Amino acid sequence: MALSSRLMLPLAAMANLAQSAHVHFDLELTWGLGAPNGQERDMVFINGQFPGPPLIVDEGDDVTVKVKNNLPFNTTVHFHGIEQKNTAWADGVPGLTQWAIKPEESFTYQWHANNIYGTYWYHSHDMATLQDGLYGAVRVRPSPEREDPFSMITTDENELRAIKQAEHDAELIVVSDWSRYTSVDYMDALKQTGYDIFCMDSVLIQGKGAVYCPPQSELISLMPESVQNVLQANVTDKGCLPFVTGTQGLWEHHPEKLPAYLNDGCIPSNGYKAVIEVDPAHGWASLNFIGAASEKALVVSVDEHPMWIYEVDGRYIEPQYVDTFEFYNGERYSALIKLDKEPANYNITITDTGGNQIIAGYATLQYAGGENSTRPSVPYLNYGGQPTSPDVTALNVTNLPPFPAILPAPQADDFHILNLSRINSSWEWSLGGTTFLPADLDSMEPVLFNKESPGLDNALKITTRNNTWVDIVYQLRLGDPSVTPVQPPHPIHKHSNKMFVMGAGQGTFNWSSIEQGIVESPQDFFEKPVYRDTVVTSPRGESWLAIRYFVQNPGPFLLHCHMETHLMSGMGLVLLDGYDVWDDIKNDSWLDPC
Ligand SMILES: *[C@@H]1O[C@H](CO)[C@@H](O)[C@H](O)[C@H]1NC(C)=O
Ligand SMILES: *[C@@H]1O[C@H](CO)[C@@H](O)[C@H](O)[C@H]1NC(C)=O
Ligand SMILES: *[C@@H]1O[C@H](CO)[C@@H](O)[C@H](O)[C@H]1NC(C)=O
Ligand SMILES: *[C@@H]1O[C@H](CO)[C@@H](O)[C@H](O)[C@H]1NC(C)=O
Ligand SMILES: *[C@@H]1O[C@H](CO)[C@@H](O)[C@H](O)[C@H]1NC(C)=O
Ligand SMILES: *[C@@H]1O[C@H](CO)[C@@H](O)[C@H](O)[C@H]1NC(C)=O
Ligand SMILES: *[C@@H]1O[C@H](CO)[C@@H](O)[C@H](O)[C@H]1NC(C)=O
Ligand SMILES: *[C@@H]1O[C@H](CO)[C@@H](O)[C@H](O)[C@H]1NC(C)=O
Ligand SMILES: *[C@@H]1O[C@H](CO)[C@@H](O)[C@H](O)[C@H]1NC(C)=O
Ligand SMILES: *[C@@H]1O[C@H](CO)[C@@H](O)[C@H](O)[C@H]1NC(C)=O
Ligand SMILES: [Cu+2]
Repeated sequence: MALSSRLMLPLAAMANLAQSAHVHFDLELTWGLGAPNGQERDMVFINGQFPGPPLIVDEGDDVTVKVKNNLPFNTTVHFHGIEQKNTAWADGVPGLTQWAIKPEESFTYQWHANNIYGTYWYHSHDMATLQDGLYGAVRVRPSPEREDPFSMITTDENELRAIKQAEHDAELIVVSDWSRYTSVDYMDALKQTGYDIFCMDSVLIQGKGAVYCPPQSELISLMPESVQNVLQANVTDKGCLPFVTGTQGLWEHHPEKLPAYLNDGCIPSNGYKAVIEVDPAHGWASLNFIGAASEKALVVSVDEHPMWIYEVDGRYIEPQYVDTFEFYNGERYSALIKLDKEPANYNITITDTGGNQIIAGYATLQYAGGENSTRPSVPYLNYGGQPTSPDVTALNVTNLPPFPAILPAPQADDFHILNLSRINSSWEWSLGGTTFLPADLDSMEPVLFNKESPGLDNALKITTRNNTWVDIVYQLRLGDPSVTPVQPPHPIHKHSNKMFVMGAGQGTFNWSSIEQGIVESPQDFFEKPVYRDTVVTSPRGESWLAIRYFVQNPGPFLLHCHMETHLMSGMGLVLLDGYDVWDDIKNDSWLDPC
């Protein structure tokens, strides 16, 4: 591996790196009993903690992370949203960029925090073990020179100073979901029953939650009407959707093999509740939410506190003033809240959207001096994720203009359409209609080591040339209702650099390029495309979503659904990015060779 030392850099580059530091973290992974929601099970701890410790660095830093695997199974760690420019080998995907880390072994990851800032996270990328708790926050604090969008919130100098301080001291809030079953047992339930299962026990905030078991009649009354129509107005006592014949296609099913307590059989627990302390003397707080859920589609709100959403997937946007936002697996949203309410305890209320389960989780936003208050806070969302009043405003995710403005190239060099669908069973999904990503990446020779890795032969893949723009359209078709009658929203994550969301519409994308689509149906395309690393397909029937990205970092990168069970079933694709220049890949490494 080529070694580049900072001493060998030209002077101009040295000046840019003047403030950069080499920051090192050690992460030790262990397996043991834990009870994040008050009910014990085996799970992953990182340095004895759950979630793992936050990795906080400054823009420009060079970061090394040594992972010691003391788990009883293989693992890898992926840094979600980190570009890995010139460090493709550290992207953490077995079969693509490394061999899995075997039990008792270690692996040291490295990446540059150059030209990136914002909120990210790290998580397991081996099998579905993210669901067992292998995740934690990553934050790259923006350099002081970075232009921020806060003057669009206020022009008051004191307020701006308070906002800047709040941003610097941001609270990193890891939001996830939790099941009593380990990922292996959970996946086994899908295989045994043939069902696409997505029922969980708890929504966790900072790794803490409880199991609520409201009466079934109350759960049913909380179902959104659209869901009631499809599912004959019923949910289990866990708020989960029953397996109504036809809703998952006419594949073979074995309901008798459903493990007890997975989809129904609610056992309540008091559990734990995270407390996030804020000081009203500071004026403002920044809550940076990290979407680490495996299965749940969530909605986030802070009771009585509207939010200025100012950063999405690690990039500033023109701030948007809202009460709630939908929150999918892998996404990050940073919210500024004004601390101008009476000192008290306020719920951070995070619920499922209601499309996938009736369930919620709560944390306490505690004002200094208000800890003894018993006044209940007024929620924006009920337990079923529906607004408590018509005045509640929700974030419009197609209107998140990047700040400062950036635009993709007006024309792309390549164009691909992907048919998203179930194949072979209710629980197996594909990004390409007919082919899976290999589920067992551990036994695959990493593609970065061998361009012709045999594992690639039957894998879904797209080959791109370096320094070109690539368009990808995700197409959901109604097609044969016995195959894919209803699709859940798929949060699709792209490894390495971010993508522009060019447009979205109902029906079929039947143009031969995005450029043609813009001419023929301009209303389906965005003037200020959102720039992010995770995008969500619409669950509303036949529809499409189009993205465009620049190939600038040669290497094998995954494009995949971030529902853990969907990824495990094969809903992914290998982007062989910049394949034409793979022989020239730079492998930056600044580990001391001695
Ligand atoms: C970069 O790393 C890959 C995988 O280890 C290796 O195949 C390739 O030869 C390396 N390239 C350079 C320039 O060191
Ligand atoms: C664990 O990873 C190694 C490669 O590092 C691979 O050879 C082995 O098959 C993997 N084990 C399992 C159970 O997947
Ligand atoms: C709803 O589900 C419960 C079991 O969870 C079942 O007992 C009940 O009959 C169902 N009701 C309807 C209307 O299907
Ligand atoms: C809250 O109650 C505790 C215990 O009674 C007391 O020590 C503390 O001073 C109270 N805090 C405030 C802000 O009143
Ligand atoms: C937060 O929500 C829970 C569940 O609805 C409720 O029991 C609790 O009283 C709320 N806390 C506050 C401070 O409103
Ligand atoms: C959301 O934003 C898009 C793009 O700016 C706009 O076309 C659309 O009308 C907005 N939707 C709502 C419900 O405001
Ligand atoms: C997508 O599905 C349509 C309709 O079944 C088919 O005509 C088309 O060839 C498929 N495209 C790809 C790339 O598989
Ligand atoms: C899907 O099922 C068919 C028929 O059982 C089988 O031939 C095919 O190999 C399966 N495809 C995959 C990708 O598993
Ligand atoms: C293309 O798709 C649109 C929207 O789904 C539809 O109205 C139109 O008829 C389609 N055109 C062709 C040629 O299939
Ligand atoms: C790939 O393209 C990017 C963007 O143009 C460029 O910075 C990079 O040096 C290229 N990489 C190689 C190995 O040619
Ligand atoms: Cu999916």
